Parts: sequence; C-alpha cells; structure tokens
Amino acid sequence: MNENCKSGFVTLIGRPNVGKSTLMNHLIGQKIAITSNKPQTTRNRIQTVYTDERGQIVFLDTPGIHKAKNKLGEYMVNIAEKSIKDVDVILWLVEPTTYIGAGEQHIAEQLRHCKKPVILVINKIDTVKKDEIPKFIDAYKEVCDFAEIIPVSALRSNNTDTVTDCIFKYLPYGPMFYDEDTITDQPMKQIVAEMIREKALRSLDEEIPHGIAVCIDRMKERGNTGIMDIDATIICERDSHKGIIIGKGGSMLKKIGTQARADAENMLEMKVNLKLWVKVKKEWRDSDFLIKNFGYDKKQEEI
Ligand SMILES: Nc1nc2c(ncn2[C@@H]2O[C@H](COP(=O)(O)OP(=O)(O)OP(=O)(O)O)[C@@H](O)[C@H]2O)c(=O)[nH]1
Ligand SMILES: [Mg+2]
Repeated sequence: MNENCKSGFVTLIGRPNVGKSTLMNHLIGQKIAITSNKPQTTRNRIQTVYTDERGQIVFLDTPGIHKAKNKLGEYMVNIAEKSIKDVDVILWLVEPTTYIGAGEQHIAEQLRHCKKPVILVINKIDTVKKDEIPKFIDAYKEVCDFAEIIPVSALRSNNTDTVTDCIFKYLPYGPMFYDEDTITDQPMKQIVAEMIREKALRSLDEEIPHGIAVCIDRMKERGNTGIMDIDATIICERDSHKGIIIGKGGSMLKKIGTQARADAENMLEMKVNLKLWVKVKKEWRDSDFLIKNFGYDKKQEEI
C-alpha cells in the first residue's frame, strides 16, 4: 500500500437546489456539471476527478433528493440514495437555516445507518449574517453525528479549500483510480447535451424545464476543418411548450442555441455549427423506454 497517496469516492448529496453541482465544479476547478436556480437540474450521477499531491478524489454529483412525482424522479432519487452505499466519504449539503424540514430528516435517517464519515456542508453563507452561522451549526449537530461541519459559499469560493482538506483527512490510503489528467468520465456528447439543457433551464419559466430532455442526433467534425457540426433535439411534453421553446419567430430557440454554442466552442476548442430542433413526446418522464432513450440509463445507478 502507498502510504503517501490517498484516494477514494465522495458523493455530494442533498435536497434540490442547495448548490451541489456548483460546489463540485468549484472543487475540481472546471465547469462539468450544469447548474441553475431551478430545482432538479442534475438528473444523472456526474463523476469528476480531482488530483493533487495528496492523492485523488473521485466526486459523484447526484440529483437532489425529493419526493418523486414520476418515473424520472424515482430514477433520480434512486441514484442519489444509492451513492451513499458506494463511497468512502459523504458530503451532505444544506442551506443555512435552523429549520430542519422533512426532506432533511429523510436524508439524515439514511445517513444515521451508513457508518461512513459524513461532512455537513452548510452552503450559501453569503446569504446570511456571519454571526448567525453558529446557530445553524448547533441546529444540525442535533440531527446527526457529523465528522465535520463546514460553512461555505460555493458561489463566492468562501472556505471551499477546507472542504478538500477535510475530505483528504477521511480518505483511505490507496492507488489512484484515474490518471492525473482525467477530469470526468462524461462523454463529450453528453456534456454538450447538458449545456443545451442548461441554457433552456435558465431561459424558460418554471414548469417547462422539468419536462425537457436533449438528444444529440449528430456530432461530427467537418473533415479536418476545425468545425464541429452538431444536430440536437430538445424534447418537451406538450405542443404549447414547443411553441414557447421556439419563441416568437424562433427567438427563444436562437437564444438557447447561441449560448450553448459559445459554451461548446469553449470546451471543444473549435468552431461549432449547432442546429436545434424541438419535438413533443407526451409524458416521456413516465415511460421507461423513453427515459432510457434520452440517456437516463439504469446502469447509471451503479458506480
Ligand atoms: N447565493 C448563493 N447561491 C448559490 C451558492 N451555491 C449555489 N448557488 C446557487 O443555487 C442554485 C442551485 O445551484 P446548483 O448547483 O444547480 O444546485 P444543486 O444542488 O446541484 O441542484 P439540483 O441539481 O437541482 O439538485 C444556482 O442558482 C446557484 O447559482 C452559494 O454559495 N451562494
Ligand atoms: Mg445539481
């Protein structure tokens, strides 16, 4: 065994919208997971890798744990809850509040049984007064036996280095799982699909984004020209939603496409020619076949 190198798996769990994906992107220093102010942004387990001289952390960003209203929701919650069993350290993210609701109690119940180090991360401390923070820490101390409690602001990079330090403290010694240049196991196509979904999430109002999926129909470099042709379809659940996604004279679709293309060009480091289509598939979120078809595969539930 290598006594100098630590390595292991760490899951980020919590209710939707607490900032799990924002924190993970920040800890690895690159934007891989999409983020938005709409709950249930993350739908799959997103695996990323952080390596430094102390060793390697494999992060699993998971969908927010919530009361599922359809099969897609059940799939998402299952991924998050299962991840607890497969990792060395758990990061539980919460909002800065003394009110600990049923959602948090449900998560705490599972953590009490898991016998693994749980680090409680109280995120978004930029939204509260500094002298209030001890109150939140005390409230959460009653809930579970935590290895550590760390107040942070993922958005403002406040105290996030402490999170990495703490994870290394609790990781076992062992060899690295990936070479040191690896950042994620997400296929390029999937990252591009997620970029498009992020722009749609951020541009559209409440109800519609939850019923959206994105499929990449084609992604191919045009000869050796340094131009990537990407054809993608945004799937939604209703004809009325289709109209909104396209917008007046195609304005909304153009906005989503322009923003997604900029992100894709940055990541792929080449020019991107992005064509977007919109299709309706009624109630796809309750169809096992379509859920799988749109990339939410049961295999994802396992590491
Ligand atoms: N003020 C503030 N906002 C934050 C912070 N961290 C994240 N946010 C915001 O909170 C919202 C949700 O962030 P995400 O990272 O998408 O949250 P998530 O927990 O991954 O959400 P799901 O994937 O839906 O479970 C976004 O609008 C973020 O910008 C923080 O430290 N401070
Ligand atoms: Mg997320």
